[in-house]
Amino acid sequence: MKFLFSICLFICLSFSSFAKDGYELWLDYSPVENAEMKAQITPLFSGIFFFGESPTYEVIRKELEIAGQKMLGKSPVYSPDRLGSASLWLGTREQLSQVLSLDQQVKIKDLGEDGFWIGKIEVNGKSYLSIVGNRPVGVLYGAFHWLKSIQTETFDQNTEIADNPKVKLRMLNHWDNLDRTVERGYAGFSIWDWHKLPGYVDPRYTDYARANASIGINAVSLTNVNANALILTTDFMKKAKVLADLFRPYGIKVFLTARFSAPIEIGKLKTADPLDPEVIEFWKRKTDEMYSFIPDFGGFVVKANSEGQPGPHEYKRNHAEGANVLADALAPHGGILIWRAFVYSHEVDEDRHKQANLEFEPIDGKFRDNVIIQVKNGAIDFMPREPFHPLFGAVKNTNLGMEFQITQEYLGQATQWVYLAPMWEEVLKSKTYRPAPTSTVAGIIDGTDSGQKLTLMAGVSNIGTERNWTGHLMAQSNWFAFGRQAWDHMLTSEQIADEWVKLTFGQKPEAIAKIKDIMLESHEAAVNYMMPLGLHHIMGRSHHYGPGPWVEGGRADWTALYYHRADSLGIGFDRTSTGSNALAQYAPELAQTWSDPNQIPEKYLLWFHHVSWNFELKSGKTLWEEIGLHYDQGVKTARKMQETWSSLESEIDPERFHHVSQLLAIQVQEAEWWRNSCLLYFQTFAKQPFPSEIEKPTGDLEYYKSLEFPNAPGIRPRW
Ligand code: GCW
Repeated sequence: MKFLFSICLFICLSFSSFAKDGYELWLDYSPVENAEMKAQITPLFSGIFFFGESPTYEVIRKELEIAGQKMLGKSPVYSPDRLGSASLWLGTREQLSQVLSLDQQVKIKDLGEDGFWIGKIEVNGKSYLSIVGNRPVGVLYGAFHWLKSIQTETFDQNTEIADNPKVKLRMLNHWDNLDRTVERGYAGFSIWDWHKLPGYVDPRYTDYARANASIGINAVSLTNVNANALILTTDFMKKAKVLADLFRPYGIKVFLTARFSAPIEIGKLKTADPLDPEVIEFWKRKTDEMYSFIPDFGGFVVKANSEGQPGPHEYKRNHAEGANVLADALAPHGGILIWRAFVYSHEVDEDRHKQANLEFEPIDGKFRDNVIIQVKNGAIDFMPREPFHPLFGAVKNTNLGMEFQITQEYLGQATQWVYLAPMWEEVLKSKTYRPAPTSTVAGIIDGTDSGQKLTLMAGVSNIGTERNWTGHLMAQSNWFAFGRQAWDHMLTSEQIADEWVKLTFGQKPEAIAKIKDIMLESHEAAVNYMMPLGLHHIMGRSHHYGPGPWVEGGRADWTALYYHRADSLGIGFDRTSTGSNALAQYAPELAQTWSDPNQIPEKYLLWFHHVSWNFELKSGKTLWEEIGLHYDQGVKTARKMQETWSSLESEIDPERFHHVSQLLAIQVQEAEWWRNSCLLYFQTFAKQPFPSEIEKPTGDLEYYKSLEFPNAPGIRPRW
């Protein structure tokens, strides 16, 4: 008996450790051990009734099967009719109309197209827990919510829940090339195997759709914004169709990137001038063809006149003229054109910060209704911390969407654990003071402040072929957090971390608290050891891996010197009226306070001001001292994160424990590397000793400068 038990235990343990390679993401339902919870859900799993049929209900059935097996050790049981043995009802408002009270019907209707309601419905003295949406996809979101609430132990069948997303398009942007390399991808190759499509359908595509649906992501752009026109050829449309068909039951629409010069490259035209009749006809024809394969195609995403990408400026047309030709082709089909605001020209301007506003403000209101301008969270480029982009609030008559970067191009790539939700939360909650004095970035993109109906939050994906999807296991939390924030930006980073940790590591109170602690301090730590106090763009050239404050030569605004402007007097980019005056692009309330180096939040100081090394900060210490203290604090926090994780060895399965431990050791080294090299470099200008309370930076500056990483991942491939 004892022997049998040991064998059993051995098999179970080996099985569970085999399963802990991260592939299951946050959907690796753990057995429900809480007796009360078990008592609540067991009858529900034993009497499920769907009101009607839909391919999306098949998806829910599959999910309930997985969840039932993993949480309760058995398959769910379906009831043949809605009364009798049924106890859990699922369906749309319309399907359930006979049993819903008028009040309930109105409530669900008000939830909009993707919302769901979970509550009890009483019929003949018996109550049925019901998951209801306006559309099957709402029921799917409700089902995922219900399963999550079981896992997080927040489910209570007597509590009614109504939830609906604040943003219409919750979208992943893949920067995946057709040859499967991924620009700024740190998790292997692209999961889209274009070569084998349409014939071979990798099961991973379904797992991807499932994961996205579980967090409410409903749109994906499959290809790099540095686009290849081939994606718009008939052969590739057939391939994309397979993915679109597969994603449809999960409520996910496919978008593709359109290369502005495609009329020349694949249309054999002499021009891509957006006002040329043949070009107009090309886009119409191509778009119609796309819809013949994918009737619910989402639309195009376009990067134009930025970093060498073709665009309307070549023909002396502005962005609106460029965007509208594609928007007009999409409009009859209900498609959407997403036009990126990340623009900067071939000629180096006095301040790249100002470029997008200079180009887009004058043409505000000139875009078609089905266009969304997708704006990065800040005006430079996904830095560890940026003040919000001044287009938010400045543009008033054009739809604006948010672009966040989930992949950690400037935030530790795949060797560092940096939980990004606090950074996104900070941006979303920023006050813009426009259009109304109380406006926030979130209020602009969700339409409450801007009044726009078409709303979007996009995130540049961190997904690749690595078994755990994101390279660093903990980077899964950023994919998860993006979806959750896109659904509801009122959720705090702490709430989202709490959900993710419980879903990923199970109900272990001590471990949960510690992992959350690490997550919540990780972003500030990274800012501190990389680019504190408003420093920006001082990473290694091209691959952006590690520090490179000394990078100079070549295009000025691709060098670190252009951004930090350190000299014998001080450091920082003067963006006040004595400098580039980029500050004037913000609302006067902000521009005024931020113009004063004593009033601006210190986290943005060097972003907007060139200040003397001896400038006194709120702490009473000089700028030079505070720079040192911040870098040092970053290193200390990284070490603390490592220690906290080490204390969890007995709580976490060995695979995931060692994976993260090894990466944390690298992270600590990288944090030290950042601190040492940046402080040694800045000291050559400040010419002052390091503050006594910090650990002295060690190493040889020349050595740090000599480091090269020709094989660093994610570098833009040169075609
Ligand atoms: O962050 C920068 C990246 C480029 C990227 C560009 C963009 C897709 O370094 O690799 O190109 O932004 O957002 O277009």
